[in-house]
Amino acid sequence: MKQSGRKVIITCAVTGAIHTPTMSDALPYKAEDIARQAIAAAEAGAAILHLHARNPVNGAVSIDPEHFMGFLPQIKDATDAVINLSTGGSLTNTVAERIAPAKRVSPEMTSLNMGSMNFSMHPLASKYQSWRFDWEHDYLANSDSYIFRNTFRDIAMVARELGEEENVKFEHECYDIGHLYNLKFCIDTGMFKPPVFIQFVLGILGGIGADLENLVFMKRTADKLFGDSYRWSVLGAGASQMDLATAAATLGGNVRVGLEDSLFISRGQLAESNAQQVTKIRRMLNEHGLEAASPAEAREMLGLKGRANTKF
Ligand code: KMH
Ligand code: ZN
Repeated sequence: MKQSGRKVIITCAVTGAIHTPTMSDALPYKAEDIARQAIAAAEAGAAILHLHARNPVNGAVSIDPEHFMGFLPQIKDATDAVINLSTGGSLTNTVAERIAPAKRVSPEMTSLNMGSMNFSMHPLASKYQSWRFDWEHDYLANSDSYIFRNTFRDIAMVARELGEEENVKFEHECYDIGHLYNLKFCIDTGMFKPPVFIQFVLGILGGIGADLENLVFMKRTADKLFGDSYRWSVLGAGASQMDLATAAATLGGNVRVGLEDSLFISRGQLAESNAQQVTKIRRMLNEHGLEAASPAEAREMLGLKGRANTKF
């Protein structure tokens, strides 16, 4: 495919469930701050907003539909961006509980995690001496004992209740090579219709490491399994975020940035906002002769149902 002038979808993952308020003043957790940062990220060039909710009082991760409703209508009113709700925002709830917000609002997209795995942030627990909120330390420290559960039966339920019933398109989050084979099995058994949209996730403790060789390995495996009937994007966790996003774009893929995945704008320097990261990756794309896709272009590229068909 001709690279020059190619449109690249920028996804911005605004707050997530990994980082905690002590780590950065920029990490939004109040509904109005999530909305403000999401809108600014869209204005900076993000076509897709990947959204988690937080408890607005103490910043704890939340899958309460009411907390999502604290910011979704505002974002929809102020931007044309595609709204993508997380279905992975808790390591302790069932998948049925995790998809409740998306069932309520029927967004154009949701995440769908393609395998069960260790998903641990426990090394972060020893990096800070004091904490803004009392939940933060134990949340991080105890993540060494959690299994992020996404069995085939769970995946089939999400495919049925969100894919079939709500016509939601998935951001298939694949954290390792085996997850690509899981996705292939699910496509072959009729759960998802290609072209699928795959998010290669590199650098999570429990998944594949964040380096270029692994990115190429993921891409080559996906090429082998899916031919040209898939679209892809890359999320590099932590310090690898910008380097892997830039590499992905030059290899023909799309990119994801945002404070969910990295709190930094460059090595050792905290980002001021999600929009700052979007602006940076957009500049890198432009330097390589690539352009940020608009929300309308992203809808066309991914075959989305359109914002008029959401329920919020
Ligand atoms: N924070 C990412 C590594 C989800 O929301 O479903 C994983 C993620 C999961 O985005
Ligand atoms: Zn997420």
